[in-house]
Order: sequence, then structure tokens, then C-alpha cells
Amino acid sequence: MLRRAQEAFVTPDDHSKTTIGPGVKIGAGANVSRTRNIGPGSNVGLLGLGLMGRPMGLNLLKAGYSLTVWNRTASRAESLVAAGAKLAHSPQEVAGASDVLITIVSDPPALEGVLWGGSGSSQVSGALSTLRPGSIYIDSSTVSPALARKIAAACTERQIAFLDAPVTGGTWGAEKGELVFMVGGDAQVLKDAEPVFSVMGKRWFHLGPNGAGQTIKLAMNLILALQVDALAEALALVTAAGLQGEKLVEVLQSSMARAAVLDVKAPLLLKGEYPPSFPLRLMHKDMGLALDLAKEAGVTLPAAAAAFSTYSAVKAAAKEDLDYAAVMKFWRRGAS
Ligand code: NA7
Repeated sequence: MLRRAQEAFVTPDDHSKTTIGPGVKIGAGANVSRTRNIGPGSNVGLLGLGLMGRPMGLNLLKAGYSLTVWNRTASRAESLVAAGAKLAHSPQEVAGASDVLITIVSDPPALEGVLWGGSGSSQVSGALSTLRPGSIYIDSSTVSPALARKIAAACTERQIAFLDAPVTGGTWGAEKGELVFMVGGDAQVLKDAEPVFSVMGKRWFHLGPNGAGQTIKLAMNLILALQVDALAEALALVTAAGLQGEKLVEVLQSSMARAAVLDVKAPLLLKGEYPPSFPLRLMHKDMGLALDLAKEAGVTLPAAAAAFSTYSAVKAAAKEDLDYAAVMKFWRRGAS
């Protein structure tokens, strides 16, 4: 239904005219009945300049896009402003100046505040109030598929093309422009937005209608959370039985159980050091969203529910921002 509604104002002719790239703009006076009437001087807006947003913005600037940014904590925009971005005073100001708007904020309440105002945000209205018909809006935050569909409905009403496009690849991938995007929405809109995706990422998957990107992202993070939790449990078992954890990891590296995430996280677990790369608070949020989705979908996830309790206990006791590898602290209470 939603997909049909979006397609209702995208004609094949519009598609053939749509070119997003550096220096291309949806001009003032664009025919609002067309979804993507792109003209010279294109602008990208970016809301959310956290660990992920800042390097994504830098890559857009390097590629020649004209970038306008906003962040709740304005000082985090400094490196981007120094690199040529314009700093706006509100999400509305950014959206009003954007042909393509990108958001990447922490969680559903943060995103709702940025888009609509209220909900703990000091804004009285949000970015959606000023985003122009015909523009493209890409959300790369990890939120619920239900929120992605709610945003899609609001965008359809305003003739804005919306893609949910959460990412994987971490800050390293964001810096290198090698993120992987999991995209829900209209396939043609994704095609139109590819030049922007290609600056920030190395791959993008079209996974279905709006909400599909978030669904796959939540399922994938669930796997990562369970893998690291499983390694922590196995290390707890081995060390409690009087062996060195290093022995387990050594064998793991030559076994079927080897996984890229364990390559990265095992050294942290062995050292008991958890500097935040993917913060525990965000992984905990994603596990909660995955369990909410499971409830909606009527599926039981016993391993995920058990791991969520373990992560919750560690998060509740944490006094600082830690990586999710800190789940190991469940078995090393009081240790570093
Ligand atoms: P970070 O580094 O924790 O950054 C979070 C961003 O979200 C940062 O810009 C925050 O602004 C912003 N934020 C948080 N709460 C709000 C509210 N209430 N209103 C407006 N802006 C807010 O996270 P990452 O960059 O690593 O990850 C971002 C998303 O990608 C997240 O969904 C991950 O799961 C995946 P601040 O600087 O704190 O003022």
C-alpha cells in the first residue's frame, strides 16, 4: 500500500531525469508533483554528528557535496565546519536547505525529536516540517521497523522519497567510506541515491519495502551480540575450570567457530579492556528493539532474551561508556 502510494508520484520520466551527485540540486521552483526533479547545485543535509555521522559527513565534503549539518551538541560540528560544512541552528534549517537529507542519531526517541520535535527534544517542530517535496530522505540510525514505516507514511504525505538505511561497518568503515547499508524503500529511489551511498559505503543492499533495512539490521546485530556473549561465557567456563582463556581463543582461531567479530573482540575480553567502538548502550538498545520486533512478529527468541538479561546487568552496573565486549564483566564483576 505504502509502496504503491510512493510510486504514485514517481513516473518513469522522473526517474530518467534524476541525477544526484556533487553539484546537483533540486532547485527552488521545482515542480512539486515530481518526486526528484534534480537540478544544478545539489545540497546534502546531515543531522547527527556522533561517532558515525562525523566521518560520513567528512567523506561527503571530500567528494564535493555541499553539506549543511546540525547536532544537538553544536561543538561536535567543529571538524566538519573546518572542512567546509555549513552549521545550521536547527534540524528544520538543515532540512529546508537539503535535496538529500541524512539522519544518524542514537535511538527512536532521538530520531522522533529530530523529525517532529518534542519527545524530550528542545525543538518545537522538526526536520520533516521543512523538507521539500521531491527531496530524498535517508535515515541511517538503527531504530524500529515500525518507526521506519511511520516515517515513510509521513514522507509519502509530503511527497518525500524515504529510505531506511541503517549501516554496519563501525567507525572504521565510516572513516574509510566502506560502510554497508541495509536499505528498505523504493528500489528506484535507492538507485537515484546511489551516488550519495557510494561516497559513504562500499555496498548497499535493497532488502524490501520501508522497514526491511531496519529488520535485517536488528537481526544482524542480534547475531553479533550473541556471538560475543557466547565467547564471554566460554571464557568464563574455561577460566573457572583453571585454564587460560588464551588457550580457548588459540583453538577457536583454527576452528569452525572462528568469526570476524571474535577476531576483533577476543583480545578485548582477554585483556578486560573495553574502549567503546560499538558502545554497549547502543547494542543494548538494538537487542531491545529486536526483542520488541520478535513480540510483534509472534516469534520467541530464547537465546536473545537470555543474552539481553546479561547485557542489561552489565549496562546497569557500568559507570562509563564501554564497548559491548564488556558483557564479559558479567563474569568478572569487580575486575577491570
Ligand atoms: P553516537 O556517537 O552515540 O552519536 C549519537 C548521535 O545522536 C549524536 O549526534 C547525538 O547528539 C545524537 N542524539 C542523541 N540523542 C539525541 C536527541 N535526543 N536529540 C537529538 N540528537 C540526539 O552514536 P553513533 O554515531 O555511533 O551511532 C548512531 C546511530 O547509528 C545509532 O542508531 C547506532 O545504533 C547506529 P549529541 O552529540 O549527543 O548531542
